[in-house]
Amino acid sequence: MKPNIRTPERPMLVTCGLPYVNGECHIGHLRTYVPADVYVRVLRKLGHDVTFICGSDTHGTPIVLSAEARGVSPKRLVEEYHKHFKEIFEQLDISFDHYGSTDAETNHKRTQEIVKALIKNGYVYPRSIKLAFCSRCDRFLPDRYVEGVCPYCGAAARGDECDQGCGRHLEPGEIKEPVCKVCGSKAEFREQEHFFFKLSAFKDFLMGFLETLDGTDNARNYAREWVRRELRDWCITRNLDWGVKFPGRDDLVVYVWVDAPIGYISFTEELSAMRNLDWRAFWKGDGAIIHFIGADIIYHHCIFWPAMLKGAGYSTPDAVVASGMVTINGKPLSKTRGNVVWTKEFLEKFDADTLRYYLVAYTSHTKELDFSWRVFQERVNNELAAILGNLIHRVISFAYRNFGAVPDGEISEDVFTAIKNTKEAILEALEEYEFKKLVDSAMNLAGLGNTIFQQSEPWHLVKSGDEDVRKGKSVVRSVLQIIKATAIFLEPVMPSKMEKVWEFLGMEGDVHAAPLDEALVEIKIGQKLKKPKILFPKVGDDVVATLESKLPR
Ligand code: B3M
Ligand code: ZN
Repeated sequence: MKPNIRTPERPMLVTCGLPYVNGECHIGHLRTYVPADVYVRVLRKLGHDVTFICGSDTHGTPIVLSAEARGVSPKRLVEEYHKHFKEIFEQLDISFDHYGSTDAETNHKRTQEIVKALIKNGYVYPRSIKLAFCSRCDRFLPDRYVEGVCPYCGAAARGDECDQGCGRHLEPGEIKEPVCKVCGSKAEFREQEHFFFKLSAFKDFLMGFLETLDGTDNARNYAREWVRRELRDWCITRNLDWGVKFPGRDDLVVYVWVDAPIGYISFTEELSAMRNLDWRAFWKGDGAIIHFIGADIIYHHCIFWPAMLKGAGYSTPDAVVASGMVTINGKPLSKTRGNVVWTKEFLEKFDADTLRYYLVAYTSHTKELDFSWRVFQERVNNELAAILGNLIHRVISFAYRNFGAVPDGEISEDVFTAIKNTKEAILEALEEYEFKKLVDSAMNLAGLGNTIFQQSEPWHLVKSGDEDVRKGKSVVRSVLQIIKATAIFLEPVMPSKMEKVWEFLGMEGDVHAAPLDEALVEIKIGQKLKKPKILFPKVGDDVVATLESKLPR
């Protein structure tokens, strides 16, 4: 059901897709976390009771294969990268209330509880299937251990997903011409008993669920199409040691896509234990659940997950917000080809807020986002420095030099109207999950501040007769009001830069806690200003050329 963002009613739980912790964070990851954080920060400014959670996805073949390749245990690997992701998210000011791990005890327990509930409710059954087996390695080849050909579109695929072609989820045993990923030999098929989730029983439920599911259109539309076509039962066990044991079977673990989303529940539980919050308010009650994910995992979140929740007697999500993918210089992000920008390296050179801005302002949330150093330079120099930075620096410096404090002028009605309109645009942006609209409207307000200042020429006014001085003060105070509003409106996008603006303005309290409506509260006459510093240094051509040369042509 669509969450009512205008009036706080239900508590809200916002989650982000869990990163596999098998490698470092790159900027492709961030398309989920940054917009979700913007969303959460605005909700908090509107007075909502919001809980924001995420955590590391630690199981499945992506982890086991990376650990094998690095010659470390899966446990070591996930501990190392869990720490890495947690640190990166802190550096990026992603304001999670809790960042957990799917390998935590709570998640093992909750997963087993849910699987047992599904068994009890008759939604899980055993069946013998033919699975890819490598006789050379003497093992079954689950998911990414096997590569071959997609049975639907003929493209090269891996065991659990047609990642190069039609994008379909592949069930164990479906892949054609299987080859062992470890040793490269041709695999054979061998029979073994596994456990299945009766997804086919949820067709009517899912059709109804998708009718009222809020979020982005891409999520709903893809999911409806899949449900309409066909729902096949889903094999939920794997031959692996690493993972959550299938109840009563020590030789099998559950498929990673079972215990990963259950992380959303177990992380809420963990947070419940730490503070005054009841996880049941969401997962057994009617608190709003909003999932932010990448478009490549719509199937899992709009089909598997709600069916699993329904079957085990839990509440289902209210919204699924799916972002478009990220490309680098117009080409797919690829670690093996080196077409990647690592978040850590970015943060060594530039401020987190400039990246947050780029990711939100570049395009509509569901469209593909391209990153290039040239465009990054353009955006920083022509927008952040030339519009926003210029407004803040020029106007506060002028006011500081001439008055030292907010002068006793009158704020024009037009300015309040513009601020009200911006606030309305921000609310609409939130309802539409269009974060670009939010940032664009706040930047337009900053642009208006520049125009008013430039056209009114207060530097002449303050040097003339009394009447003109009065006018000059009003212009300055009006534009300071715009800066104050802009700081509040852009705090969700650039929290640390806006904290500085708040300081320059001499505002009391904390810009992070300032409610959205504070933008309309008159900036106090006589409030002491600080001498501003440059917030957005320009990005030079030489820096860009160097960074650009590191990427493949
Ligand atoms: N770990 C990452 C992905 O496939 C995967 C997400 C889990 S969300 C519950 O994008
Ligand atoms: Zn092999």
